Amino acid sequence: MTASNNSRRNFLAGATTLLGAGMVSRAGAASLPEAPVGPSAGTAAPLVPPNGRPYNPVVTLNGWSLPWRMKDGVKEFHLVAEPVVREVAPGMTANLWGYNGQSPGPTIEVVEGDRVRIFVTNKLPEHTSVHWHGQILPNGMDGVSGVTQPSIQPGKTFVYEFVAKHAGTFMYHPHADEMVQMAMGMMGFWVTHPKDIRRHAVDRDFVFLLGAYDIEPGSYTPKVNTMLDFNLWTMNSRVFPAIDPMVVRQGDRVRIRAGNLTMTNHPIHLHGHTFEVTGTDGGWVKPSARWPEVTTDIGVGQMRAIEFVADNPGDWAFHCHKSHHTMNAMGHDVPTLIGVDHRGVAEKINDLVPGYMVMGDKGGSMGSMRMALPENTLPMMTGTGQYGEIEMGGMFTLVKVREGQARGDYRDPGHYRHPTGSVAYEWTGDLPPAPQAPGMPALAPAQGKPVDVKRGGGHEHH
Ligand SMILES: [Cu+2]
Repeated sequence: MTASNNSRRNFLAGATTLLGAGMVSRAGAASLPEAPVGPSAGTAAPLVPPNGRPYNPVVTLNGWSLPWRMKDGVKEFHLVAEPVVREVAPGMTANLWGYNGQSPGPTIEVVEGDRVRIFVTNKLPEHTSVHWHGQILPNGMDGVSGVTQPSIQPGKTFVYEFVAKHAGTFMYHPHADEMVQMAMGMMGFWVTHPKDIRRHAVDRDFVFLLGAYDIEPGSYTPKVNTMLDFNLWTMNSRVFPAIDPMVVRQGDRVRIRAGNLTMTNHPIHLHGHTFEVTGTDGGWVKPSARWPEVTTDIGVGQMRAIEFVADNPGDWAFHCHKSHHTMNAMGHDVPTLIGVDHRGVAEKINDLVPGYMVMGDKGGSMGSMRMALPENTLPMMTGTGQYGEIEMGGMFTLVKVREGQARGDYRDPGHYRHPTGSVAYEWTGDLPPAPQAPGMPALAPAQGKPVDVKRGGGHEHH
């Protein structure tokens, strides 16, 4: 871990000076478990448990799970709260706060009934605490600054210890200066696996946290007092097209667990399959209480685990259904110019406002807007698929279902190869006459004349 410790020191040049090195080196040597640093912004391989009771590990999308050490039957983890540099996507990094070199922090995986001891070292320039969202534990371990404990001052290490009583999916985050610390990316996932490895078993189990940041183009640090108008909507502090696809084998039973610690709800939508919500941060949903969905709303402070059988091969979109949440930074101030002939206008405005761009006057083509971007920001939408521009950003990725994928193989298989004749195609023959509702005068298209679907009316009705 020498290299990663070096990189932590680099991240931390400022904060370390502030704290002094005394505490860290004194504690690091003897009693504290190692505090590994997140490997990269990619998706790490599942952490196969080296000791303790067996479980089926999860895959943290663009993240990783935190190794532990066993000491006298207790699972010991070491979280270091600290400033980190997160690559949100190639071309943009953010100065965030997180844990162990990454934001979100690493996923913690334990088994139901495990006694868990978590050392939390504070390398932030201000006090913090860690709340174990959803866990049933003794009040004094709940991590609410001022209520259940004094806050952890810079340079100090606190210990939390409790039994992970219930199998389920939880989150962790500060309960100290929360508005700032959560806006800066301090959060992580916690999975307590069932002690019977066969219970709730699935073939692939993905986890991630939904996030939101307000980072002005050209800058690196989130504005922490933004309440709603964020410009980066993330899955594990990444935006599309830099969010890894969820790769599954056809026929796999798949679970996706997503937690929401942003300031608004996210209706998460999966294409090509129906799923059931099988778990919340309150526990597992009884089978008799489940119903089929293709979208589930994840409210603020909620986790939802969805499950489906991946029986439909293809590259299936998986995204937040709020369309503003599938856009990146550049584009939140673009005026609507649909129906406006702006030929020549953009050039004139450009003389006054360099870098100005206009949204297409035909309503679309947002993905093909091109402009010189300021330093350290991302185009509003991007990504190119096998058929062209994807026009997505933010909380969007793909679930790739493949017949040929091996068990446990998470490598990106590339674009889906559609069977011949199974892709929507351009019609070049004669069009049927425009249908009209009986007895109704023809309306101008702008007034929204309804299309008669029974007679097969399409877009070419005027
Ligand atoms: Cu959303």
